[in-house]
Amino acid sequence: MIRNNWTLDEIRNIYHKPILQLIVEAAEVHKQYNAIAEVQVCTLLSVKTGGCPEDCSYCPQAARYNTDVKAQKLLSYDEVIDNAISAKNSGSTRFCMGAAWRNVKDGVEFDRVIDMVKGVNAIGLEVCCTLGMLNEDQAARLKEAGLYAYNHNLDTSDEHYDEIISTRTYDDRLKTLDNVEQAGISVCCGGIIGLGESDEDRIKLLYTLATRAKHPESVPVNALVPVKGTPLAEQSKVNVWEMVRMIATARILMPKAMVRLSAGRNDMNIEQQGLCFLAGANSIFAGEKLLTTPNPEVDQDRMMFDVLGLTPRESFKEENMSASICS
Ligand code: SAM
Ligand code: DTB
Ligand code: SF4
Repeated sequence: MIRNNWTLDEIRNIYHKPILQLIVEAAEVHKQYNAIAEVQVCTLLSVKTGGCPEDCSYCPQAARYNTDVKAQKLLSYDEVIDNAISAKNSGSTRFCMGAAWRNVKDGVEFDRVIDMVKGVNAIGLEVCCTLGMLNEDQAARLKEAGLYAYNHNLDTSDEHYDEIISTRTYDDRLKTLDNVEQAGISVCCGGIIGLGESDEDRIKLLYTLATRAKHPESVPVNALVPVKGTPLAEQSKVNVWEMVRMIATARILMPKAMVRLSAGRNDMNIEQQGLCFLAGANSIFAGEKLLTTPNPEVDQDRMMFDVLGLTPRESFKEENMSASICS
């Protein structure tokens, strides 16, 4: 049964279970709702890099921090399509375009993104964007162009948010999520662990996600990649059990969501990632770069799929399944 009425106490009890018990329970939920050997392979492309006016203290793309990221203006339509074709050829079924924008502004750049969405959709990939805040009209235009999903993370709890970002509010983020949902676009929303937050902050983030009227279809769980020059550069790396605990709790609360093992894989071996899949993660980002930081090589991931007996998930699986049930 899918529940949207979880209480904070229930979530606390799940989150704090002894880790092996938590993994077993999450694995049972995962097995009941999903094909446990299937992992979706997605590709990220930074279509506009750096120079962002926001002050997200984890982010190498914020203009105000002195990081090694070189700002790059919006890529051309052709560059993006070439990347999408390579992503498809290397086995990805979802292609996510990220822009270091605070929010989308109407004009020639957004028009170009709309064309990119159409082009990537035509290749047969699930097309996703993460472009910052959106208004209702912009969400409707993206939907019209064929956008499948929109990524917009809440990152942490409402209470901890001000410690991490001062240039926008939690409510701004929630408003964009509502605009995306209203437009009929699939919602991708998750967070980052390792920002100096408490267990209670992680529990509250999960509570916010799992008590939405409709769960996000996709929940990325990122481990902070500490980047030189950002305020969180010296933050200690999260330990794998924290990642497993977060993934397992997300899986139990939101049984059908795609739980994405996102940033942080570059520091994890196959055994550690295997634990994350056992605990309910069923997607990765592939390719040697996330947006600006390193990620495992495609060949390394192929080997991991072999060792763990995983198979890549087809694209548009939800739609294909409902279409075959209806026909
Ligand atoms: N500018 C848009 C926004 O903030 O929504 C889209 C791009 S932004 C880079 C996408 C997400 O990447 C952020 O919401 C954050 O969760 C994640 N992210 C950014 N830097 C990260 C880091 N150093 N480690 C882990 N995740 C990070
Ligand atoms: C998400 O939650 N993680 C991805 C994707 N959504 C856009 C981004 C991770 C970015 C990590 C830092 C970087 O590479 O710049
Ligand atoms: Fe800008 Fe997004 Fe980075 Fe924040 S996370 S600084 S909004 S690119």
